[in-house]
Amino acid sequence: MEVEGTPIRVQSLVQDGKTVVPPQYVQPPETRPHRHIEKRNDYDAETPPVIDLSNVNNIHEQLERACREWGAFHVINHGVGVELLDEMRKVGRSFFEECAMDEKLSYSCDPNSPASEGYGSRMLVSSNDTVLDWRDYYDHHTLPLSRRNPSKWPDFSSNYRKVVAEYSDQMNALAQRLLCFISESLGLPSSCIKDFVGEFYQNITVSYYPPCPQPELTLGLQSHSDMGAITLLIQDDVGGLEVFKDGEWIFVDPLSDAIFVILADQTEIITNGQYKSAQHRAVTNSKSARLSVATFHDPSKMKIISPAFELPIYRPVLYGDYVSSWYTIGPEGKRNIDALLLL
Ligand SMILES: O=C(O)CCC(=O)C(=O)O
Repeated sequence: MEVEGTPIRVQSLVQDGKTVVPPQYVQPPETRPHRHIEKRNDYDAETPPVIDLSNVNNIHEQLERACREWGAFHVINHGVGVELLDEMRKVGRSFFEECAMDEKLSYSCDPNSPASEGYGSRMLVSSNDTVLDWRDYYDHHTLPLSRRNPSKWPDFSSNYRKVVAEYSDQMNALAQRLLCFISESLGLPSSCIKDFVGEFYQNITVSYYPPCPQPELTLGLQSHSDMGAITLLIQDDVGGLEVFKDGEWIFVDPLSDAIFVILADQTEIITNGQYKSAQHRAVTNSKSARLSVATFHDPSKMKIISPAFELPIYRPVLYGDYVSSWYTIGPEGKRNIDALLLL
């Protein structure tokens, strides 16, 4: 949700030639990413697993390990054409880099409504005191089809809307397939998690992180876990995504043909905490703009989500209430899911 006042796009700050980050973007010392900068050259650092979806032999074991230990992993040979991944990155980047600011602003999201569709800068901002993310974004509402209205998407490039619609369909199919494998990996019927989630509400967020004059003071996107069921993310080769594991922030290497899978909070609840939603954030850099495309698959706001196992450790939650709390108090790591713990 955007907060009151005239929204300032991060890209405009950079185009104004700022060499010092405005105070509202400066993170307190404890959330600054300095440890990341030291770790980047540590080639022994652990990295999220890469799972080959064409190798059906031990896929369940690999998934089980990745979901228990990381809540996030790359998939390769996932069935989505690499050309489509490249096209999606290309049209996403063209909006930010080829459209004039006035035209971009004509697509602005509604600053008073959480996760409204369009161009914005303050999605995870819960109050005027929240430190701002060094990011601009375009959020598209893509599924169910009753929510999909391509006339709300940019049309300056001839194939933008076609690429987004095709990308949405392919991500939907892959997310369904992954949730089946993930259910099976826990000994559940294939459709178990899918049935708990119900019809997907899918949003595609293209994030654009302009170069930042003081990357050691800022975050592109604050630490959070995603609120829905499963997120599929691609990034460009600049890199900046990190996941939190065993008390450390781990840099996620950009793999251009892979799709990065992030388990979200409702999957953690349904699996009764056996599989973890991944806490993640994006760091900035001073040299290159960075782009990522995150495709979120969420339940309907009317859906009640609860664990699929005996002895639940989470209480059931109406997904709409979960979303409201997420936007009201802000994500701050995993505090929203932690608030549902029964123990
Ligand atoms: O840019 C990234 O790599 C992270 C994006 C993300 O976490 C989000 O859009 O929620």
